[in-house]
Amino acid sequence: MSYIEEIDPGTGALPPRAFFTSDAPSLSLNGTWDFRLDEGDWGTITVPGHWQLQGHGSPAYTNVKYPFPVEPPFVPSENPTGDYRLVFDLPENWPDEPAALRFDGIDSCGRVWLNDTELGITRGSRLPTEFEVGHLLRPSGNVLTVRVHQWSSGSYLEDQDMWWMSGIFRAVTLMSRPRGGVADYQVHASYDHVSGTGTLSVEGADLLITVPELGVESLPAGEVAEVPVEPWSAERPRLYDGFVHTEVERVPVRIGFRTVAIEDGVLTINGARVVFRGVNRHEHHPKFGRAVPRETALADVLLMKQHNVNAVRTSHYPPDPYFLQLCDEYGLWVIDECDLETHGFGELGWAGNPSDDPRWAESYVDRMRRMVERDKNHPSIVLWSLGNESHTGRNLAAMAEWTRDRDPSRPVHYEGDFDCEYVDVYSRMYASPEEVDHIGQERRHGIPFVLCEFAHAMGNGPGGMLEYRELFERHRTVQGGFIWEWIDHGLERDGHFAYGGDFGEPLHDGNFVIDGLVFPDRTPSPGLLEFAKVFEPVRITGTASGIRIASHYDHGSLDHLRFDWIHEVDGEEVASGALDVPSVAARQHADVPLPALAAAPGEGWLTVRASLAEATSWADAGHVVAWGQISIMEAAPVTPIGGVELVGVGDVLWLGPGEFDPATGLLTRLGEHPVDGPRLDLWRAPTDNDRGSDHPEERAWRDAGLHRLQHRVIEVDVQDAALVVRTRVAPPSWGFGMFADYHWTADGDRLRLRLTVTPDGEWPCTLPRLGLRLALPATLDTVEWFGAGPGEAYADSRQAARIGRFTSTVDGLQTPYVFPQENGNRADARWLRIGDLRIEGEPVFDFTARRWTSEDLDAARHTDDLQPREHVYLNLDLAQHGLGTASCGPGVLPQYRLHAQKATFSVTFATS
Ligand code: IPT
Repeated sequence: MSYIEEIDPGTGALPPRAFFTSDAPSLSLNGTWDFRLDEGDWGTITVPGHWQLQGHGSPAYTNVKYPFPVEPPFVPSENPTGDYRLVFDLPENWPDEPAALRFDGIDSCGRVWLNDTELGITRGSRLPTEFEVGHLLRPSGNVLTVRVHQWSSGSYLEDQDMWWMSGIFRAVTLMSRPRGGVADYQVHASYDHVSGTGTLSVEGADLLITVPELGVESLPAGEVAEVPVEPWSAERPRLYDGFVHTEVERVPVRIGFRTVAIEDGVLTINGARVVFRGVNRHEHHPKFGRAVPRETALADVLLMKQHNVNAVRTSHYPPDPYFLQLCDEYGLWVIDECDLETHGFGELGWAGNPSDDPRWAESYVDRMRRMVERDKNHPSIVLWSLGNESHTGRNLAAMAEWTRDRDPSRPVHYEGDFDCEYVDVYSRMYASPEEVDHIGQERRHGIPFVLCEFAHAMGNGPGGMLEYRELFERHRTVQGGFIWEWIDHGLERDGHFAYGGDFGEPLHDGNFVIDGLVFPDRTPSPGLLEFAKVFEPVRITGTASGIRIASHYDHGSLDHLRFDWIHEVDGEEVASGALDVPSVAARQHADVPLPALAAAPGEGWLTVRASLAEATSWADAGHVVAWGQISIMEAAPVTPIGGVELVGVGDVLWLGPGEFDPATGLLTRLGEHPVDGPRLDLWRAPTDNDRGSDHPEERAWRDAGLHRLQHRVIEVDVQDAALVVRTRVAPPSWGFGMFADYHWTADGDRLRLRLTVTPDGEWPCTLPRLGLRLALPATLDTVEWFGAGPGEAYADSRQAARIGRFTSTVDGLQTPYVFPQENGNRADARWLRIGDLRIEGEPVFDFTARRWTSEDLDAARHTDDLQPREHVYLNLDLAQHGLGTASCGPGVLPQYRLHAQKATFSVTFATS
């Protein structure tokens, strides 16, 4: 059997230790290497990187299934193999000392030689491996050769839901390791929140630690300093710079004092209960895959902080070490997760799963050891996670036991231990709000509860985040969760973002890899904006007599924020000012009076914002952290119009500004614009959540034929001052349908439509939408409305939309979901102006406007399949079905479902 298929954690490596840089010389070996695939011609490749993204072979995406026969530890004989070669010289004055060659990540198995001497075998793709090489180095012409295999026994442990991509995808570094230097170290820095004392010590042979700011000077290993400190938290990431040193080497360290504990079943940090407002983060870049550049990792952290994310689960492997440095510095709670997933065995009923097979025990524990040793000095890491979706078994229990023994300062997480036999935290994925409520009431298992995954952010959604937030606030042991997931793993290709199947993979899971809160290029999706609003750390609401400012911070006060207000009437600002808010401690609130507001006729809203008083490392001064809107005065009810007489001239009917076809009763012209009259519309291009596997809303809709409704004109009733068109709208081959009556009236230049729908027969499903669709000339392009905005909003994802006046264009209303689907709905419009056409609600309507039809959107597979037609298609809706998160998890909650029922809906059209 070849080494590729040995069940071992690799061979030849040095014992794992902390990731660090020091004042000892080191040499980055990143850059251009020689490369050939499968013994083809030599060319070059960039390290770090994946060969599939540099012209050799193709990426392939599967979620759960292994893309090869499951017969562990064997892998296909057709095993793409890349040979890497780098010739390098040592910098001048490179010391004659031991040296370590460190690989931060090789996917999946590497065999390494330096100057013709074999160093060993690496396994554990997202884990570091170091080899001792000092004795092999020469001043110039060193030849480093690495043979990398795409598949190895390790692949069975690396079945994460992501692209299969190979190569040396993280940094390669040569480090001088001086005799008498720092072999490894662990800084212990805990915090006593009662006394405000930090306890500092360092562990490691012959080490000293110095922290000038704390007056700690050459404290020897094993001795303890107790000093008053400011604690570290995700909210206030206070770090103390110091160094760990011996006589010959100095390692800069950044120390954060904090204590993680479980008290009475509640997870606390520095004595305070914490709530994770988290995301699952895969490492992804649309060009470089998992070889994420540093500035991209920083971009992630900044975006997270700016959108009120306070926690990250590093799904499902330890990230590039740089990301953890950023989490320490900018402040994010981290669940550091081991590089382990054997999900594909689930397809076999878990038969042969390595998790309970003693032959794999050492590989499991080795992976945990390499992660914990590498990352142990990060204050941001508050939980260790054993991995993901590997079912359960002895090897997982052994990992937990090893971890607790090695680092008792952090609890152990793993979702797959349903009975909580070897974990410290009860973790679930995609549990419904109802179940989470039960878990909280029962305090199930008596330990803290987290949702390691919830609210699947695939396509348009997730809907229903608000209901989870309420549970995180209702139950003390329900301590938040992590959205699945941070980023869409789309790969840039042919002018769009590619997903599973786009590379001709015989086995793939399509666009299931496109399920993030940010698009592949890291543009925030509406889901991220909704997250930022739902999970804002300050809640601003109206009370009977004023304004309540409630802090949902776990640690600091609100003193870093300033508050202001804006009074708008009918969407126009009439006054604004600063709002005085007294100091509010964590989890406390203050009630302040309303500012004095001038009485003004019209619909009045007071918007109160909390923004950063000063710039932070992650946002400018003035960045809005939270806001609330308080209704000051309601709009006056709309008086329906009428009175103008209907005029028939030849085969045309005129009613005010409207021209109708007397045969069909359809509106053909509005003022000077030709239109294709509003008709009842029930269809939307299904979202990924509509298409979801558990709650196949889409299938029910298509089975019912809602995508091909037919309209039968029953009667065109020409009255004196009204046109009444009675129709029945129904799908082919079924008996049920909907009567739709259009009742048109007009005054001088305004045309009013009252639509009445009445279901006929038994409706077998919910409705995607209920409203009107009309086609307008493409020249109607500018859009302005008074209603909810500026972004899209749906029944169960509408917290981020505020009431105001907004402008856009038809193109600007579109959300470019990587897999095209319903998007761009603007909610609760009081009025809309599109070009010179004005539409008024009674009192409100939702709308979408696009240059393609819902059917085009439904048929498209990539964004560039959508080509503008000759019209603008406008939907005016009474309602749409909610979004839910059925692409993985619960469907639309009952209160957001749209049922076929009798309804009336009125709008008025005017041209000017
Ligand atoms: C869950 C996985 O843990 C995660 O990696 C991802 O695949 C997610 O689903 C869906 O996108 S597992 C699933 C069986 C709930």
